[in-house]
Amino acid sequence: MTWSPTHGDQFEPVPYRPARMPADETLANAAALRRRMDERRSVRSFSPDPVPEQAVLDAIAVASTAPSGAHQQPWTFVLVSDPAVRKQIRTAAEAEETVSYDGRLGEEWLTALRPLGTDAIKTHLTDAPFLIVVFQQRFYLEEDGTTRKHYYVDESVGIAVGMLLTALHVAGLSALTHTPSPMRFLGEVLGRPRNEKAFAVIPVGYPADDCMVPNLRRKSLDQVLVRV
Ligand code: IYR
Repeated sequence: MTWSPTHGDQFEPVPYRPARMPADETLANAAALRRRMDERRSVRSFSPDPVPEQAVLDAIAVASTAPSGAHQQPWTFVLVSDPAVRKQIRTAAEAEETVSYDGRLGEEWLTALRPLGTDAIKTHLTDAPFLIVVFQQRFYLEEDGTTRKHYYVDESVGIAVGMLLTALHVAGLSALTHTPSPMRFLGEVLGRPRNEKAFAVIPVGYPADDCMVPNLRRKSLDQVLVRV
């Protein structure tokens, strides 16, 4: 069951024969998921209520099924529940975000964010029962210090995070893709090795009873689809 990365070893081809799903079932599943995913919203205001930990672990396992460059799975998910560590992360994130919102982002960026109403106060970092801190493994680091290149790291981790957000939502949990910037403090607070770079912080939980979200609309399929 457990597999560790090896380098240059051949994977033996094995048959892949998933049962062909009847077309009506395919259509029903696709339409149901489309409706379900259109209900997903980024949540910034969380209830402190606990969530079933196994559901979060399952979602992380789903994320780790993502395709990755050379199947190197260049990701680490740090699951933070310790309130003291969440507080430490919030304090550090708010210090950086205050500088950002006070001008570091620049006028164009601040104008783009204004409709969303975000600010430097990050209550989600201490209110949500879990934070999933996602790290990219920029390269592979052996215990003896040997390094090997990883490929398509941004793409691979981005896909994995998309699958994580989907899995959490389908499980009935809410999340936020939070990117405090710069994120270097996350590796320091969490004691991550030098090959890892923080990619996003994902608070997970239930929305607060008084949670509000911006009344945003999504592009229609026509607006995002080009058929050739
Ligand atoms: N990282 C900041 C700012 C921010 C940037 C974008 I682009 C957003 O879509 C939302 C926020 C923050 O987390 O507030």
